[in-house]
Amino acid sequence: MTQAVSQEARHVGVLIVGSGFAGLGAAIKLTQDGRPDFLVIERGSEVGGTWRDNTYPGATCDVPSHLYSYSFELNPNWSRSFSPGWEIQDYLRRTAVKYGVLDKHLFDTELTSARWDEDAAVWAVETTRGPFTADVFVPAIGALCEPALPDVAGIDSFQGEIFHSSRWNHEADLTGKRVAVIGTGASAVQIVPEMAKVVGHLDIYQRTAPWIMPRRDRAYSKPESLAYKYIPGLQRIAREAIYWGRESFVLGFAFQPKILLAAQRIAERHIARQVPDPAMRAKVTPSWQMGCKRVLISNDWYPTLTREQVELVTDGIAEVRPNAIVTTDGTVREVDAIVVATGFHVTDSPAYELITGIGGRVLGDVWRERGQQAYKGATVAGFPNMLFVIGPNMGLGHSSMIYMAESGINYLASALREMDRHGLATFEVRDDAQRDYNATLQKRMRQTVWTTGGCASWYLDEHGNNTTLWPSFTFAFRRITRRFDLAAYRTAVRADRVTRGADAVPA
Ligand code: N01
Repeated sequence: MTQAVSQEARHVGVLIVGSGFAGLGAAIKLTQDGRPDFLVIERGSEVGGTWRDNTYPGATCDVPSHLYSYSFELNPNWSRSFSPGWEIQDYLRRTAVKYGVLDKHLFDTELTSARWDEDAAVWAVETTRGPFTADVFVPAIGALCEPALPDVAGIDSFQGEIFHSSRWNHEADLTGKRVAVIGTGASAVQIVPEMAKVVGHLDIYQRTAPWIMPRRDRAYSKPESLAYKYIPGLQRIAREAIYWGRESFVLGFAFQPKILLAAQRIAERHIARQVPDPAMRAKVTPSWQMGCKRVLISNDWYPTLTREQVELVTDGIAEVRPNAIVTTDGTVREVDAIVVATGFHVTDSPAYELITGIGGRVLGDVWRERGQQAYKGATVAGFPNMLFVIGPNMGLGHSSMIYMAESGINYLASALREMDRHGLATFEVRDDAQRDYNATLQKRMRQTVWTTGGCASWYLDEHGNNTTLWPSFTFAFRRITRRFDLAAYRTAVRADRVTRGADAVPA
């Protein structure tokens, strides 16, 4: 650290933090726009973000493959309708090479702080590989990357293997062992069926039962892949069909939750077909409306729960001992290993504590006070020249996040064009623009299933506001991020342009 501070800072036009779909996509876009003056710092040793990190058994995308890719880089060779994680990671690696952006990356480099220098009008960024300054700072850090561990008494005293789903320990041989999985979210429903095939005994600790739909998955045949490759437009048509099919779900999620009751019937029939025992059926049937939390898809979750060596535990966890988990009813279950599939720090990422804006205000503090808020998911009042690619209220429960990331990337690219056009040194979203934008979002949020559905979820922050999801159609978000709307920003013109009329920016 001391060494890093004493080094001279290297200056770049745009500094991107993170090389998942968002950061890598931004790097490609800047390259295509003829802006070579950027750098990506990435704490991992390769691109991929969540797809590099989540290597747990069974890791698979729950959004159809033909939609879950960049719009500019379709892949005719997906092996299945829902791709395995390793295949997506392969796609990202290939894409980074194809678009020639790897030499713009500094891998194994972690952000340690980013501070807006008001006098120099640049971001002063410290990393584990030395300091940087940047005109524009782009945190593309992802929302699902900082593991959230359960706050359970004694968990630190556990003597066996214990790891989070997104930090899978492949050295740990769980064959024939007694294993516990805590959590029954999107990660756990993929992990558990795979684990049950190899472990000796599996305890699954369920706090809230999820809604699970049948998984309509199949392998693509060779002729199909060839057709996607060689028939012009065919894959684009398939992608569009998936996109619009998924977009229709928004009507239920965001506008008229009653519509989702029809889907809930399908999930109820899924339980009825796969779970013969009424007591088990009661345990796995959620008490809240479908859609309130992420809707999961699986054909092997319920059958796994009925296997002899698997126990679904619905009593709360009271404590963890060096070799066991104790539930609130006093039962002690001995285990050799614990897999913690309890999700991520989404609205309270530790990364927000590293970012300091005007007047020394830390983003984490600002967002703790009033909730995670940005303007169009991108810019935050008090933090000039900073643009998230995927920021607050950009998450989706129904479709591909890549689409949202590409909208964020368009907005970034447009901001850089506007800076050039008007000779801007700085831009900062106006408080009133940010406030009005968020007031409208939260008003719309009231009618969504995430608010009315009767569940507690990570979509909501400590103030009870949904600051994670986009409450409308994704094409509506694409429309509002098409152009960087300078009227919503305070700007300052570069010194070399002031003589031509300061702040010469159209209102
Ligand atoms: O995490 P989660 P995840 N004691 O937060 C439980 C994406 N994803 O890693 O529901 C006991 O969904 C918690 O219980 P409850 C996707 O966006 C995508 O599974 O809060 N249990 C829940 O059951 C997803 O939404 C793919 O009552 C505790 C579970 O842990 C997001 O990642 C695949 C607990 C956490 O579920 C996160 O999914 C996988 C405690 N103290 C994930 N704390 C794709 O395919 C929490 N839980 C694209």
